[in-house]
Amino acid sequence: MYYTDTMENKVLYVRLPCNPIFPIGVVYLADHVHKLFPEAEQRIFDLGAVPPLDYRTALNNCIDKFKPNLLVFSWRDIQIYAPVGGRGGNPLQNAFEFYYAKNPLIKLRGAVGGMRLAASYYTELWRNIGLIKQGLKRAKAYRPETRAIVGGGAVSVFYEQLGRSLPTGTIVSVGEGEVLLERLIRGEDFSDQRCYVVGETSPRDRLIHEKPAPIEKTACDYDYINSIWPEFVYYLQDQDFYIGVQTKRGCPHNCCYCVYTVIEGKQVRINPADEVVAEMKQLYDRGIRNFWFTDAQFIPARKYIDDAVELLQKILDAGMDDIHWAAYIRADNLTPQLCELMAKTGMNYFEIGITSGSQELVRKMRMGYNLRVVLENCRDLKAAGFNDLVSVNYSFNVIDETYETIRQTIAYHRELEKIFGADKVEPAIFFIGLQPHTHLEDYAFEKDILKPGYDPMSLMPWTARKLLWNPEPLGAFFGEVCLEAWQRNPNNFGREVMAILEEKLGCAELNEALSAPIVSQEDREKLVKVN
Ligand code: B12
Ligand code: SF4
Repeated sequence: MYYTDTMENKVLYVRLPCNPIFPIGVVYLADHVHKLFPEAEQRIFDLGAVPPLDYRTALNNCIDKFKPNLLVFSWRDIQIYAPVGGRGGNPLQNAFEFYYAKNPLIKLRGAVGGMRLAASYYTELWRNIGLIKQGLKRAKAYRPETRAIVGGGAVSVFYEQLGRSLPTGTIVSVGEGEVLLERLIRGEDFSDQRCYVVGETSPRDRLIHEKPAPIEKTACDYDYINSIWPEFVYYLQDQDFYIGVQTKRGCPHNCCYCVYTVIEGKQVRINPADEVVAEMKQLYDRGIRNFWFTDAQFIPARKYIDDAVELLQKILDAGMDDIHWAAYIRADNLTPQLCELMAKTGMNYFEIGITSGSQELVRKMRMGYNLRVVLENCRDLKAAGFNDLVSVNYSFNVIDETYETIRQTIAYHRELEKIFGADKVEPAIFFIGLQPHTHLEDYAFEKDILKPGYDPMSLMPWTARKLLWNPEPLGAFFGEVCLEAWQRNPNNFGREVMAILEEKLGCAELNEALSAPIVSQEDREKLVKVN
């Protein structure tokens, strides 16, 4: 049974271990619940701020003290394919050494590194599942009616797989959790929410594609958050820390490898600018000067330019003129006025995920970018005084990459360097980690690269090789290029990759990069299938 008298509810939010990224998800959930049920007692417990050896004891102590009857576990990330040092080493380098190195010693090093990584990956998975089980058992000893509910970014992506290892009765939630928590606390039916109950119900077909509830977000009340989360100050101490603030939810695009648009939905829901500013102001008054707008995209499409302008203007009007902020930016949606405001309000880092510098490939990947417009807007941004770091995310070899399209990407990248300065443009070379529920997954099924029923969480070498998307015929070529880049200078991997590619293949004319040939019948069929 569950208490419908909200006075009896004691909700404990446990952010599972994670690199020190501000736990904005649980903060927003706790704030939402408090606004609806001010009498419900809540507590935030962030394992991201606890040393690993203390996880189990710290969780027990917290439960012993608080005696919750609703345990909200938030799990942020699981996937570790990144071109940078991850928690167990550099995953991309290990995998590439193992798959592509010709020198047996390097291959062996890759295999050992890969095993170490796999061990740390599975250890983290089991450890987190263990923490959920342990927490639930402990809380039930005090209050047998206690329920556990798990959600967060990692659960949203792997909800089908994670349920298999969780205790019966655990609620597994996809995407936003606000309405689900509301229903639970009221003791109402929640079967229409994006969730399922382990051992009782199965995830509905296409559950993740269901639309999130349209809730109107108000400024988070940080006085309240501080009162239920004494360790909040931990995040205020480090001056380099970027605190998350969400300004909108949803992304209308259809990029073939991306699951954000599914998790958050295609419908963009703007948080009112006054509320966002009121939230930032509370953090500002506590000394915070660095903000990360955690939106899937800060300016998802041209029609949201006015909203971005309104927000940035209101930030200035509120007197926050000495802040820095960062975000994912679709640089095709800028105007000179917006560029000026971006520079003026202190944007000092942004990531553009164009994926390729070849318009033809950008179109094939359904990204909706016009690369010529991106360049024009970047020139406006520079003219407006932006003089900081831009990370340009490239993922080679996604669909139909050729030597020609690589030459075009180099031409495009060199043009960005001309605009911002070579030292200011950081090429972040990713290889796509294939994710479930994406068009790319459908494409992999069609091409017989993966079979339905595969385990997207597996890190076994034969599966990981396919999930770390780098198919032949160019797979081995990229493998060798990357290995050479790590050998030359592991600390400047992206730039080295670009240099080696240019040495090997040369550079196209910029115009070739910007012009996408008319779609052939064969391509059209492929696109129709992928969508
Ligand atoms: C912004 C962002 C970043 C920023 C964060 C900046 C910052 N200072 O906060 C940056 C660029 C730094 C980043 C980095 C990484 N990220 Co990131 N990031 C995101 C993004 C776009 C938004 C996350 C966010 O803050 N949203 C806003 C908050 C309010 O939402 P939320 O935390 O998800 O919480 C909501 C729901 O999840 C839910 N919820 C949360 N907990 C719970 C619990 C319960 C019980 C319930 C019911 C609901 C619930 O309700 C909350 C409120 O609505 C997501 C993708 C996405 N669109 O969700 C990826 C995402 C979280 N990132 C991901 C990953 C993998 C990473 C990296 C590990 C990548 C890498 N390999 O290097 C790194 C490193 C992170 C680290 N821990 O060190 C993955 C995690 C899943 C996975 N694949 O494992 C995601 C989901 C993207 C993806 N599809 O792959 N990221
Ligand atoms: S624009 Fe970004 S968030 Fe939106 S679908 Fe494409 S990759 Fe995903």
